[in-house]
Amino acid sequence: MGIITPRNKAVTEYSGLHLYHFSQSNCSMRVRMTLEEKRLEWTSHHVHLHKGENVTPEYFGIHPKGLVPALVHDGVLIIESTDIIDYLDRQFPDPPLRPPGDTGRADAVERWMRAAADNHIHVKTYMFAHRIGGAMAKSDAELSVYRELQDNDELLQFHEENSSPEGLSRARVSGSTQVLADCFADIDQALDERPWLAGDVFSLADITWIPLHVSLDKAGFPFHRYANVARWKDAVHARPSFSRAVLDWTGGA
Ligand SMILES: N[C@@H](CCC(=O)N[C@@H](CS)C(=O)NCC(=O)O)C(=O)O
Repeated sequence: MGIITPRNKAVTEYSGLHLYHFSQSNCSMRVRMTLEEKRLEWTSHHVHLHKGENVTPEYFGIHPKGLVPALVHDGVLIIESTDIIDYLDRQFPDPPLRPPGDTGRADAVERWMRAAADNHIHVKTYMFAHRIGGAMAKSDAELSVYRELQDNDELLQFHEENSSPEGLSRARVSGSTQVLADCFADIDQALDERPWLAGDVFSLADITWIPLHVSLDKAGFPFHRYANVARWKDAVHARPSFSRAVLDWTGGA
């Protein structure tokens, strides 16, 4: 989606960088890590998803699907975490988070970012099935408020299914688990040949995928199968930006 026009005009008055985010959200971690890698000053607007703070007319006026993250830069609103980090890298190119010669779109960084975006629903499904589905379940009253605000059918159906007594269907969960196993097998293979996902240097590709590892690991995903992923994970965790963007917000929990 990238840059959009907000219905909530209050944000157009902001100057500097303002991030709407949730401490535990993997998509938010991506943006925080990019901001920290570039040592940018930013203002936090914490949106507690487990308390339903995203399900308000004010917040849907900022993000039309009621999701985090959303970034406002000098009154310009950007949504979709991979578009936000791409925007930040282009607006604030020092230090660069693309390997030299990587121009975007057809290149390695872009392919890894696209793969993460395309598979986000499977990460979400695994997380809801194994860790946060209960905390995110909505009461009948909360669902009716959500139905009023949400016009994305896929999200509406997902939250209705998660909030039902049966929770997410077994078929949905096992399908997503298999997709994720295939994704991490591909990543493990790529990391057999190089230290970082897109080559010899740390990049937006690593920033895009490490939060998925953080979240899925907490949900018990079987990462012991992937030796190269374990080595890569340790290398990313050693970066100061990881401490500031992830551990400082999650308390390591
Ligand atoms: N494709 C979006 C996905 C955003 C997303 O699903 N965010 C989650 C947290 S990681 C969220 O806000 N969930 C709240 C909900 O589903 O209501 C992005 O990359 O920004």
